[in-house]
Amino acid sequence: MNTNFKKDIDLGLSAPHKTLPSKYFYDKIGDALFVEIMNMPEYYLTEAEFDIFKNQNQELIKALQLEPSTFFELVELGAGDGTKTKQLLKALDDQNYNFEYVPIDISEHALLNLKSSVASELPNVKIRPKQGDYFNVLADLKKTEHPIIVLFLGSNIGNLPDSRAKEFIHKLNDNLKIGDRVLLGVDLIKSKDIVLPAYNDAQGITKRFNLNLLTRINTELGADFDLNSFEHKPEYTEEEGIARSFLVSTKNQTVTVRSLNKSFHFTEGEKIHTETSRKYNDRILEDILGQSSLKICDRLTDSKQLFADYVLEK
Ligand code: AVI
Repeated sequence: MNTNFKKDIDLGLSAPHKTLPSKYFYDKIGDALFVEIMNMPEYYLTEAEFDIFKNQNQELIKALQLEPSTFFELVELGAGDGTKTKQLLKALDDQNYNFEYVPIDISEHALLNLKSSVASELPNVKIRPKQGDYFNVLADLKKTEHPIIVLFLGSNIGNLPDSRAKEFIHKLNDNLKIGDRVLLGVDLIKSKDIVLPAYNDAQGITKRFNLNLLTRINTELGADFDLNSFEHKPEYTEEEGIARSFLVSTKNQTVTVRSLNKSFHFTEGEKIHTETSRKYNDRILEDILGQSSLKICDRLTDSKQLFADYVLEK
């Protein structure tokens, strides 16, 4: 059993404001639910970023200041199935750019699928998948002499609280050389009428995605969460620009986690914070970049202005 999982669940449920880390959403069931989320009509993020990659790949190539004759590495953090990236790879390949695609993911399975789909759809593209934690793999980048372009798409940075996003940017900055670039995909701050349904869809897929975390704790740590006694309730205000998901206890109840030898009490209406999904604008991104030497040099948005891919340069 994963000892970090056990420790993190204990810490989160023992805190005065109970919380569970969203990174634990992604077991096999969670991965499948997330694919369903990305295909839901309410979850505008996927389509919006795809729109940029499909319809503005020339602008993207220009904004990234890529040159056909200079070899570069395109490194993607958390590559997943690479749907959006393949649009860019195709445009680069069609124009004979000299590059290698290095997708990094924690999931061996995702990388194998990506490798075989790139090999069959874009046989000329050189692909060198790397399995592992971003930062262990990023540490190797500094040693290369050619330019590196890091892709961090899908609003993944939005799942980090601002303090952790700053840490992430500083570590990334430390692992890049002068002139290297980053393409950072972020969801833009917008009205709650658009954001809230994306995290509370009519079919209840996002609710199942959140409750799956309790199922994981039940199965992996021998807990007795009653899934019918928790409601899924996201919150968002446009002023703050942060969507937060909560599981709310519908009654006073005690949950026992056998492998921790502990019980946790929940009062009626008590919330467990399960996820932060921060939305961005220029000012917030500049604050996150802070004193790092990464600077915003361009920004592309989709046709509906919902999502932005920022080009940062060191
Ligand atoms: C992966 N991440 C960017 C998603 C988001 O929008 O925060 C995860 C997600 N959670 C609920 N729906 C989607």
